[in-house]
Amino acid sequence: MFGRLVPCVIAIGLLMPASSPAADQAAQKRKDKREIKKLIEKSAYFSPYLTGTTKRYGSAYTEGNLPDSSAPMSPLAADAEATLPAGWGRRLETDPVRTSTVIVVGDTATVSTVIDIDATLYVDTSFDGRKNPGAKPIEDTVYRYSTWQKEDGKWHLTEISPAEVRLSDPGRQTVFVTEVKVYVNDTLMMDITDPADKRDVETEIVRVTNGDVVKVEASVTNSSTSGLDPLTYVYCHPNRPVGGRDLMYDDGVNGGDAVAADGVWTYTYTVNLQDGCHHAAIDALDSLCLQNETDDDYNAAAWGMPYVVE
Ligand SMILES: [Ca+2]
Ligand SMILES: [Ca+2]
Repeated sequence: MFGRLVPCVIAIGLLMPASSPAADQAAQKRKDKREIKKLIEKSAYFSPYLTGTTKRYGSAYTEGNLPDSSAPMSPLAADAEATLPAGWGRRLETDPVRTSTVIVVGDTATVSTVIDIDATLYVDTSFDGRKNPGAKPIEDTVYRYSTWQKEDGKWHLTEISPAEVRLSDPGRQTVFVTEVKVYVNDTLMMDITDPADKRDVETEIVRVTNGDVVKVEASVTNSSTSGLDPLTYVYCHPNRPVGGRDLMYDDGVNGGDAVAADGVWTYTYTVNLQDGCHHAAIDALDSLCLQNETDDDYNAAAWGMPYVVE
């Protein structure tokens, strides 16, 4: 009887799909990677683009800078003086696609996420009461780094870096954010010198409640040779992805700025937002790209700092 059974067992063994601890582990890693990528798609921490919008003309005219029909001409500017246009804004042209590289070691995953941005910069330099901007291309890349831990079979985000937005062609970039400090009610809560540095989500991401006063200081450099004054415009988008933008100041007077013309731009705002994750985005533009409507000269840099309203 055994003589008949043994070949049968061997035959069944040969028909079973190949399975080994190594193969199981590889399958589990693929499953882990899929799960983490799905979580990234849903997470507010991974908001794709923090200085753009899908609205018409990139919301160029909805942020307090409507074209003024009572001003028939552009403001007169000296040759080397930059002026803000009647309106400007960015619009995404395609849905951003995230590419996440996930490395799983045991119950820890490290992830780098890159998003290529295809967008348009709208600039309206005519103060003629009409919405008639020109368009110029934006090709940006967004970088963001995170750590995930698996607990009870589920993956959780444990560390996240700020988002860094750079020109996809580094040879064109002259504007750089080099440091951002975030104060809450006059206490320094975050000091970032490398946007790739990850922060603990529980203990290091800034948490605020409505009514808190947030001051953001951004150090910005610009090696542009345009000779314009100002050489750079720096904005804060305090509550992306839902809100507008405001100019930051380096005049020693406005926005809580401590020292004039020291390359540190400042903006102060009072939190009034829904609970959850928001981003304060620092958005520095070479002033030249806002002086004309159609030159292919977009040149900007941005860091997006996640923070939580609770
Ligand atoms: Ca106009
Ligand atoms: Ca300053």
